[in-house]
Amino acid sequence: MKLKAFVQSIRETAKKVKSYQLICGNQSGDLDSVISSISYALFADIHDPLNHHIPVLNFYKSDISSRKDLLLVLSQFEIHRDSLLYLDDLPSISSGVQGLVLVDHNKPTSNFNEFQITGIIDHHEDEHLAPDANPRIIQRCGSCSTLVAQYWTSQGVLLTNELVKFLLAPLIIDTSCLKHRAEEPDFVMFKEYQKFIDPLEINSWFEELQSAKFDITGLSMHQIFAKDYKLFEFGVGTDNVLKLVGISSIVKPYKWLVENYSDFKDQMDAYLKQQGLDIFVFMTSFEKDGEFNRELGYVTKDEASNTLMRLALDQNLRAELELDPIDNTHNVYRQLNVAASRKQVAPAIKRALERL
Ligand SMILES: [Mn+2]
Repeated sequence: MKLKAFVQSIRETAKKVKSYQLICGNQSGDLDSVISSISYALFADIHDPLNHHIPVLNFYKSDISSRKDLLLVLSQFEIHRDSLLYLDDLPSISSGVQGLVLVDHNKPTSNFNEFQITGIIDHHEDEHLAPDANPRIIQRCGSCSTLVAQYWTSQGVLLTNELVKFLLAPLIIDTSCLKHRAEEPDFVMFKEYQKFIDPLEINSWFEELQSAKFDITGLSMHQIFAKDYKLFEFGVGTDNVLKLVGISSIVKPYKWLVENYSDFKDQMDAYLKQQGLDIFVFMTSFEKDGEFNRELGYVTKDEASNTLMRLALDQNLRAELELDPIDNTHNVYRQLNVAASRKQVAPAIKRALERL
């Protein structure tokens, strides 16, 4: 089945059919999550046409306009954003959900708590839920889409040119064309993909995606924070105090942010408040002079949370992430451990807080 036709059938199927598997990615709603969920559903439909598999995006429809890389991919495959399902649609489709398949995360976000987890394919730290899920694949990998493709091709589903181009998008964008953070499965699938698409086309696809991803001009600071955001609940010490920690990933350096948004610090505080957080962390990643850079900064709700973050930093966080202060007054650091993305930073903050 063609990708476009499949996506165009989603709404109709969700309305008509009495039971189906719901496939969802993580709440950051990045390309990896969106493409992993759509392709999982399509692969599953091809493999098992008697059952139905419906992807839903784990963010609200109004938030799609800030995701320019996703909009580029959709337009490339002539998929209209109105064809997709979003969190807004969840109440009207939830009665038919027979099971939930998590891709690109392995613990459901609160909106999905009521469903039974029937499958997991992910590349984040294992939270040990749903031991009987089938498939249950959690493996180190640059892109979750790689694991989705690997699983379904191992089940005998064939790749097509179109699917390969679709699957390549998160893989090449998250690994900078297999240069950073790529693992064995990524290289194996990439080799398969190369049988379908020539290197020149892969390169120009990468260039296009890259400029769409880094294009955040015209967005409000709030949209930039919300574009790639994850919420965590971390325990402190041995007592059961829980802290709400939000982490935004941003594709521009701190310097660019404060130059373009003079009220950046106030915007951080406003976002923290609006999300009801105790601690709000932003992480930047960007290339400069051919070098990959990361920064990390945070604001806290009150003095108590501020003290916790300070203690966590002194304990081991500063050493583990190799943090070097940029702006002492605003708690902003260069993160010299550039290998640690949010996938590693979130568990590191969790462990540091737990140890207090
Ligand atoms: Mn991912």
